Amino acid sequence: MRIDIISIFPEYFAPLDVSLIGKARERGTLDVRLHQLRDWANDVHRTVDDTPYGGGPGMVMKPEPWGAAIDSLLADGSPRMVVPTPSGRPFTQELAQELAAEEWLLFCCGRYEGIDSRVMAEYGSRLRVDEVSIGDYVLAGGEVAVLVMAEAIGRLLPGVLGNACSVVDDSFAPGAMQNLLEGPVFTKPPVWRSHEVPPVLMSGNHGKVARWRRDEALRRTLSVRPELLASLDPATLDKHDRRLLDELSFRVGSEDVAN
Ligand code: 6GU
Repeated sequence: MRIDIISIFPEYFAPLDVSLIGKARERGTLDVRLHQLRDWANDVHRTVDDTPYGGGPGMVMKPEPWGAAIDSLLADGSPRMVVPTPSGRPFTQELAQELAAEEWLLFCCGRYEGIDSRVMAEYGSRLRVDEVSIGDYVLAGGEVAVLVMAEAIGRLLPGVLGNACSVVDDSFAPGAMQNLLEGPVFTKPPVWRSHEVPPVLMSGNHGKVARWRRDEALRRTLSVRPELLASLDPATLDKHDRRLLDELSFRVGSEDVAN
């Protein structure tokens, strides 16, 4: 996969040199190319922003440098374009999987109050363009959001994770433990500062281990993300699940979270 990133702070992306993503780049699985937006500014000060039409606080990124920067890349073909913004559609595991299937992604990082909207209109008629948010909070710019998305996408590429199963087991991977958070995990030693590992995990009984893990996933999800449980398809709950949730006063098949 090729990923191009246009930003006024390409130094922000140094973390992409390390760990799983860094290794994928060394192997050639991932080809990341960073671009300085100011290289396409047309004045001596390399200006990329200006005051917003209609007034208001802050600055807006000018369309011309963006147009020149993006056009220069389109000589190579048609990437899928992603624009990080707190007003975008939510970045989810499902969107990460969709983007991981693309051959070429282009991330356009806005700063200030955002990029002049005509840039998205212009390329939206030629490319697939998504404005994407990584959560309900406001960052100073899109760079960190792109790091988040690049890592979530990069680890899904074939051969990037050591263990292909770890992708399937993810809390939000459509499949396996659908829409449940993963419960606690343990490793050696069996006792640490008087905290014991749950004996069932050392029992060697794979059926019991699987059941315990599912119970813990249900408990944890109810405790920290009850809305995920409420949105769960009741058909995916077996009789053990229903008994546990009943004990926890959660009513299956209702939006009502009774605790
Ligand atoms: Cl993608 N950008 C910015 N600036 N803030 C955000 C965001 C993106 N997602 C959540 N907050």
